[in-house]
Amino acid sequence: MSSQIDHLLNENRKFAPSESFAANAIGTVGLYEHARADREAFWAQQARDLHWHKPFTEVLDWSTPPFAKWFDDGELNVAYNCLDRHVEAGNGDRVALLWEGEPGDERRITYAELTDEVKRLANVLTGLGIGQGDRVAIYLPMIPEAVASMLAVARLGAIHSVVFGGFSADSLRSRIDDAGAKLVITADGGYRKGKVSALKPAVDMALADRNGSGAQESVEHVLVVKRGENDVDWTEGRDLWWHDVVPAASKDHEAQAFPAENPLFILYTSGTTGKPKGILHTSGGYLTQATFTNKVVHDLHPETDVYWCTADIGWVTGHSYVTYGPLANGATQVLFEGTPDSPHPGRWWELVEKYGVTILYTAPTAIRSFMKLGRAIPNKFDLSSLRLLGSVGEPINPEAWMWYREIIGNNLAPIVDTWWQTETGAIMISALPGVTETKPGSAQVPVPGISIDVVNEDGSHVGNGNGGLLVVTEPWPAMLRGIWGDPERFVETYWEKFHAQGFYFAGDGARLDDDGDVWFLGRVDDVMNVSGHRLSTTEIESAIVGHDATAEAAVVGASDETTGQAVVAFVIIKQSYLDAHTPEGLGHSIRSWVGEQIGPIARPRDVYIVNELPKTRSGKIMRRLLRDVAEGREVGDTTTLADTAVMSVISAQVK
Ligand code: 6R9
Repeated sequence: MSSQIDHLLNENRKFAPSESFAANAIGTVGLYEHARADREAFWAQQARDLHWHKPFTEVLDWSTPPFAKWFDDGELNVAYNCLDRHVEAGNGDRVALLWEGEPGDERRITYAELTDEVKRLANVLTGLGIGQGDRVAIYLPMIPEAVASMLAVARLGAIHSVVFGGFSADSLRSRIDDAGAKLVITADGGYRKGKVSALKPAVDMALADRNGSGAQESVEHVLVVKRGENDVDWTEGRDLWWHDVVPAASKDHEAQAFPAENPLFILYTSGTTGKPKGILHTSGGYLTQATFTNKVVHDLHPETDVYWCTADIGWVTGHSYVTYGPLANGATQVLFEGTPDSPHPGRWWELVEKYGVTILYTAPTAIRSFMKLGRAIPNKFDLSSLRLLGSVGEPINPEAWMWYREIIGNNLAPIVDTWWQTETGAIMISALPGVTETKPGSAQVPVPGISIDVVNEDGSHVGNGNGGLLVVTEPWPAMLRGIWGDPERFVETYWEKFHAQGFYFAGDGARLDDDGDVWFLGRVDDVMNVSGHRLSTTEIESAIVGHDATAEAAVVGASDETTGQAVVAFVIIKQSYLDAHTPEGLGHSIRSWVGEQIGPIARPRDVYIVNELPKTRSGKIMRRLLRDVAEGREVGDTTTLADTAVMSVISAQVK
């Protein structure tokens, strides 16, 4: 990666923590010192913040890498840690969930109430034959029952597999089959953009006619929450209404202890090729790191903060930073069923004002879409309660970072750009608010207790000022324990590349700046090669987003007779500029802007002005599909797109 261009590294704005923030910050320099002095003792101390039914005496067993065991002889109950212990400590009246449905209906649920609900549900699930190690698929909208379901499954030592409510019957079926789920928890439907979007029919379809699929039906029951009030088909004997069985069940349920390495969940993540991987996480280490990072990275003070992570529970961020981290910390959090722009484009900011949100954790894709609509919308709301902002999911371009800081954070709230993956389970790289001087666009430093490096293809350290591949060099508590049913693929995908060094290969390109801070450059598969120069998607996209007219951009490398690959850009223009300029003029202006900002080599050969980009449900741009368009091919598989119609619109615009 040595000939890569240094555009992002020209970004040199820095923001020191304010004294007042630092004075009350949970994160300290001492955490780094402790972790550096004795990493295992450091993690053991974090783990002891949880309640252990049986305390552990061993910290890490790394005798058969890459299969790690953390706190192996300890026993705990994950749900007890998220619920009962807060009630027993006298905090039962604290609100756990400030839920708002898309139509504007509200529910406030205290820790005592959520604990009761989870106990009742645990009794129902036991009655349905669910016990330790059984798999339960959860296919629900963002309603409190979704969180309760995850916790009830965890309480029984069973394993959940949450499937995003926007996924099709086919995706649901393959996930149910792969995990051999015994039970599906779903709803009749949920609200999306002003309408009820049905869920139960997809479950029915997934479980119907399996002729030819060869799979043995594993599902015995379907538990259905009434939410959308839409008509649903009913299979007697298999289907049960939640409201018939849960309220009637006993609210007495004692949490049993399970081994620290008892599996907690499987979450499927799509690779660029092949079938989705069922990433497996276990209990003690996962909960330790999710809880610790949620506390120090988000500076979470459970007595006073109102926390809001906008992620859906169908994504790993929803697992670690909606369900497990915040509830284990005893936080009060907003849970929102809807989308940012329904029924009006200020809906999120209205919620921040209404609930007095103090900590907001969201994705760059959302920030850029707000940028596109302009500052007038957030400016209409009182956002002064916000004191910390977080970002996750993609590299955040410096311009989006600055906009987030200025318009949403009122130039005061520190921003934490957090890098991690479904596989890492919890945050790995991020500033600590109140400690780290932040830099727009850089995820910066590993959190205390985490060891990473940026290395060359041969595994050697690249040194400051250079680019390479991001690796994790030591095992960490929340690391994936495998791929469900496929240990070989686990070893091959993540551990083979740097087998000699024993490093975990994350699949991301990254650079170290002169201070040794990490800048992410995008997935390694997305790197372009133009006339022998390796160019990162993130660098060029950041430059394009730095152009005044641009709201969002995606670039891909398309084959080119002279340069090998050429840069092709797909650009969303802010409304005010679209009205006042021609597409040709804008394209020309963006091309020369990139030339000035980075260098002629990075100047896009083509600039296509589009009104949307193809994204996954978690907001990641699917560049593979744009490459198909740029190279004039038929567009490939679009089933994991949030909106499958987007590609036909883009193809039409490009012609
Ligand atoms: C949590 C989550 C993981 C991939 C990861 C990387 C990208 C996530 C990022 C980031 C740069 C950040 N990614 N956070 N890139 N800066 N702050 O997103 O998990 O859905 O598994 O995606 O997302 O490419 O490898 P997951």
